[in-house]
Amino acid sequence: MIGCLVSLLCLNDIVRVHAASPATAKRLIIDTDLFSDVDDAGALLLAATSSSVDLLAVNINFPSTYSALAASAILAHYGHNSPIGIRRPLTDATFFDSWFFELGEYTSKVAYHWSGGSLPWGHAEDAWDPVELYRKVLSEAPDQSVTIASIGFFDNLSGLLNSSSDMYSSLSGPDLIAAKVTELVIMGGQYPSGYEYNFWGGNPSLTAHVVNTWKGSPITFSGFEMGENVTSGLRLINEGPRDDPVKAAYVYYGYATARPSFDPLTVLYAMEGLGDLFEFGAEYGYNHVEQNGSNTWIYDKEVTGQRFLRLKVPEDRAGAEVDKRLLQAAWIPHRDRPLAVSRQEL
Ligand SMILES: *[C@@H]1O[C@H](CO)[C@@H](O)[C@H](O)[C@H]1NC(C)=O
Ligand SMILES: *[C@@H]1O[C@H](CO)[C@@H](O)[C@H](O)[C@H]1NC(C)=O
Ligand SMILES: *[C@@H]1O[C@H](CO)[C@@H](O)[C@H](O)[C@H]1NC(C)=O
Ligand SMILES: CC(=O)N[C@H]1CO[C@H](CO)[C@@H](O)[C@@H]1O
Repeated sequence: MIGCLVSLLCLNDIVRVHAASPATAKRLIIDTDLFSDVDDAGALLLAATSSSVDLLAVNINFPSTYSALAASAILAHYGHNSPIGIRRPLTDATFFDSWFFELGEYTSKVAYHWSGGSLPWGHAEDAWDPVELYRKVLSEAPDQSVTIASIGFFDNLSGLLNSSSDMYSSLSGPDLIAAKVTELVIMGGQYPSGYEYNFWGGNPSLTAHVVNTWKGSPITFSGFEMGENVTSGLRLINEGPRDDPVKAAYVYYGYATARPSFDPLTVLYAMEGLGDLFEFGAEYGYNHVEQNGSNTWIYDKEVTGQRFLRLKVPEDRAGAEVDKRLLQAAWIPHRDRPLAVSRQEL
């Protein structure tokens, strides 16, 4: 936006781009553990405001009521009413950093202060069953058209794989995936091998089930090593709109410090492909996950359809790009904002 000298012109450009035809938009489902890290919120911000994305649904793979309500609040703030599913049974868990004592809780606060959307405060039970939501949304989508971005645990995807014919589709889970899903993008694991939280922190045998048995679409992995030292969030915190819920989440969670960019990077790839930021670290072989969640890339030349990502640019440049994108996204005039608010150099 630096080229825009008159901010009103920039605003018009943004509005027009944002109104891009849904026919050309990329259909995306996000499966997130919005709870114990804030980069999930950054990823939702990017997906909910992108002109090139049709956010079909958000599934939550951590069972706190506040996770579902916060997702609803965030989507609603950016003008979305996408359906939300959450894994049951629900709990009232709130995050407490008993490891480093440095991080704060944000989901209940965002859910309360920005209450809205399909699940307003107190209505978490109205959320979809995640597997039903997957089956409904996939069955309604054109063939080979849906990208799934998994940025948390694997319970719901494992349930989708195990699902069978229902009121939405006569296809089994794997057949429905093969018909509708064009790519599964997973933040988790380490490449070529390691032991990473999204893979072990939930139910690691379900991680193994999903990664080792998924068929019918390519899988692209975004590993811990790619996002660990790409930090972002500070520009959103310092220059974002006063009333932005994701900016508030970054403040509550990290006490206004920059955070690793695992999930925003993953969702940028899911939305836009390799672009200028990414390249494939391997184009053949496959990922194998053990029952404890540790993973190893098996370099088998006979196997294609899985790959892992690597940054094509230095980490600080990738961080600057994520920062710019978060900030631009938060300033997109998603509601009836007074024009003056948009006079911001992005
Ligand atoms: C799906 O089935 C596998 C066995 O085929 C099982 O290990 C796994 O727990 C099941 N997933 C869910 C979510 O119940
Ligand atoms: C990230 O930075 C830390 C501290 O400098 C370093 O120990 C670690 O190896 C880096 N990670 C990667 C993937 O380069
Ligand atoms: C996980 O299991 C594998 C295979 O049994 C083992 O080699 C590895 O050491 C385990 N990793 C951890 C971190 O426990
Ligand atoms: C309907 C269904 O299979 N949903 C699954 C979502 O994930 C949880 C894992 O904890 C399963 O128990 C559910 O069955």
